Amino acid sequence: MTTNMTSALSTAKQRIEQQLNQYITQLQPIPSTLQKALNYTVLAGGKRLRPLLVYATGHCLGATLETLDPPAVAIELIHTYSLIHDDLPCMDDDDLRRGKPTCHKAFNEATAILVGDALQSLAFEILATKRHKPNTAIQCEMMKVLAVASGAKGMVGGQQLDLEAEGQTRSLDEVEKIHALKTSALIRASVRMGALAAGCTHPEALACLDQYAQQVGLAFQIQDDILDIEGHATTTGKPVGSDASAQKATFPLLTSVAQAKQKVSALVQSALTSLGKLPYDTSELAQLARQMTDRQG
Ligand code: GRG
Repeated sequence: MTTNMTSALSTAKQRIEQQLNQYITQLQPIPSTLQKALNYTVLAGGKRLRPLLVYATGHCLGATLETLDPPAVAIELIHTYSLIHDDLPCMDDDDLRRGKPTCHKAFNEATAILVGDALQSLAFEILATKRHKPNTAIQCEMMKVLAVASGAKGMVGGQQLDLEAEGQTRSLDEVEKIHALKTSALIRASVRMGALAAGCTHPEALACLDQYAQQVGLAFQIQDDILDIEGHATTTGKPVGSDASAQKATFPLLTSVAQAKQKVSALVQSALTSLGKLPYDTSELAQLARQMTDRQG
């Protein structure tokens, strides 16, 4: 992900690593096992795409890095919690994540559940915390956006549908709906929170940004499904072939890898067209769309 990154995106990547480190290590005193498991999971790498979307959106609308830090950290904590819970034996039962043993393998199942719970609470605590220049209305709106996107109407709802789809026949439309909830909801929330933090209220601009986020979100998930077929565990950091073994309904499994790749390209083109309608410098968002879908890991 760092190859060909613009200097603004490289700065944002360094910034999110430093911010996550600060928030996670400043929690003390907390039980030492929880602290170790939080360090292990949150500070373990990951592409940090959702925070980069927050920073890139906010930057193109004129927000400062300081204003964007809380939503950038909050979205990554919610994402990390979802990965930890998704890897549990009662869900996808995966042993490898970000190239390392999953949280429940490195610690135990109870700790993995509690780490996920703690990350979710911390995300909202960070958004609710009083700032140097407080804006309560924006903070409340960001909390609502994140709650809706990560809850039953968003990611959790999508995860439920995804688990129920295992071994069942599903149409492409149904698969697209699952992706929209499970994956795109957090991608959309990242862009929306970046815009909110920048104080953007222009309905047309918000609509174009949301179209971009929906298109990139679906393209990102289809690319993930392609990598589950033709990727390598060394670059993806997680097992390959697990969708087929779990009889999951994915785009490339329902159509073909070639058709799935065409769909990804078409979605990226539409996302770039959506950005083209905006009167701002959206080059960082355009670059992120390409990186999220050209990726091999
Ligand atoms: C358990 C509530 C709950 C939700 C789980 C995240 C998720 C929902 C499931 C994980 C499986 C999956 C394929 C989700 C789709 C989103 C996705 C591609 C996640 C991986 O995100 P990356 O590639 O991961 O950004 P890194 O490690 O780079 O942060």
